[in-house]
Amino acid sequence: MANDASAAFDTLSPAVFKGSLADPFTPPADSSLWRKNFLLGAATASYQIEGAVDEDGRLPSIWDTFSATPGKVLAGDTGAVACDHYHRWEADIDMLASLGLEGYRLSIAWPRVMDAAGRPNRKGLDFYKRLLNRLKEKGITSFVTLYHWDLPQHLEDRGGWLNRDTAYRFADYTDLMSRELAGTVDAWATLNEPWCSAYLGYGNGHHAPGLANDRFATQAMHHLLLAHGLAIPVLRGNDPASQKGIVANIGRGTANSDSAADQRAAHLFEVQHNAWILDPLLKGEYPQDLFELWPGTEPLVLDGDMRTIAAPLDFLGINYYFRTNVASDGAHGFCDVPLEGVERTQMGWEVYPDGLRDLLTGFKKTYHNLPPIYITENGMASDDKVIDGHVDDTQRISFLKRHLAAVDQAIKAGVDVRGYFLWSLMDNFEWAFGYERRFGVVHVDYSTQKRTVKRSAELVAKFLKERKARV
Ligand code: IFM
Repeated sequence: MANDASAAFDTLSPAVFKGSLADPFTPPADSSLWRKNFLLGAATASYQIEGAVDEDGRLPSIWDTFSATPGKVLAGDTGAVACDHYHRWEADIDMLASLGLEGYRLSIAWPRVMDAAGRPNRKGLDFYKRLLNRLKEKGITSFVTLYHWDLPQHLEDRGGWLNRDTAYRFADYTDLMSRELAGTVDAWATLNEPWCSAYLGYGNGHHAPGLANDRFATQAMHHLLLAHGLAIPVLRGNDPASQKGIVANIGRGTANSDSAADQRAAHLFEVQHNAWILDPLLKGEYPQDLFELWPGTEPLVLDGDMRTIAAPLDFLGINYYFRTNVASDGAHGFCDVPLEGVERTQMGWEVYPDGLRDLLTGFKKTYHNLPPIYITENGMASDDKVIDGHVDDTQRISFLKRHLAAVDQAIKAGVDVRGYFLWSLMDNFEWAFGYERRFGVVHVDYSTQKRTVKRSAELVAKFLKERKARV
């Protein structure tokens, strides 16, 4: 296998292809992307796009509280208005359809659909029903995430994910949603990126609810995974025809040197980012190395929990963005050693498509029961500007092309990858970075809410049109 995922397509730095090629996106003829059943879609999440945080009975979420706390989000931004998708959803779905995207991954705002006593909020439910019905009418495959970080604040007030009871409340919420929406959802994901909820939310405090303690992180993770495990049989009972899974963000860690200590550091990085979630889901146990990294942080696990967590999955959603180069910290952990001279995005994240391929092929070796995979998020932020009505997001075009080449290489190496969702359909509220970081393939002018399709989206649309036209 080539060392560089870009090798499958021509390697184009943004500077090389900018304006100089007719179509810098279309994959080569032998790419798996040409297979009509390889789903190509785009993703969003409720708090990042909906706005309307006080409307139709929606309750506050932990992100309303966190973003209203001075110093937590860049420029004091909040999701109060975001992309105003709650009011503009019809036009947004039309836009998605006009791009020929075949799948849409969205999330449901738990505080919009249930009151504090666990009763349904009809107005909130109707919003999602209308939206999902419209996707169905348009023939767009729907992937619905139940939890993309907007925990109802009233549950956080009772301990949030540190309280085991939250896992049972999540199962109740799943029961309501899957009874109400059965038949309109093609695939359910219980959680988006439990690593972020547990570690950024409870371990380092960069995300809501903003607590910082490693022991909290491992306990929150356990309750999140338990919530997932409790929800899977509920989904199977209420909506048997749909696929059920979970979405994990994964990180590639490479060693700064050949020294045993740095190699060990890279291993521990991947344990902390990947095995912490995937081992319980796919092996029914936590990786013991995690507790070498964070001594004394073993979560309280009750009898039967690990069996619940390891409930069989129909698919695994994988979100991939970048790699981290690490060295030993001289104790029992790792520290980042940023590489000089590498390509980075507006987030400062290194562009490293090989990491996606290498992780996917590695998982296939590690987990004999690895379910079919969807890349449920991949994309990059850039400081995109509308010039004469156009957004020429050349770095993103190159990024997408190279990452799709990496996916193709993983498929050719035997990994069962069935689809890919761009992150994101449109620019949106990028959590602690507010509105400054633009991940969309559609530009949003937040002062007018005008959407402008970026060149990357035009090229994806062109490819999808060509693929559809093939016999
Ligand atoms: O915007 C986020 C998304 O909500 C979860 N995955 C990573 C994206 C980019 O940071």
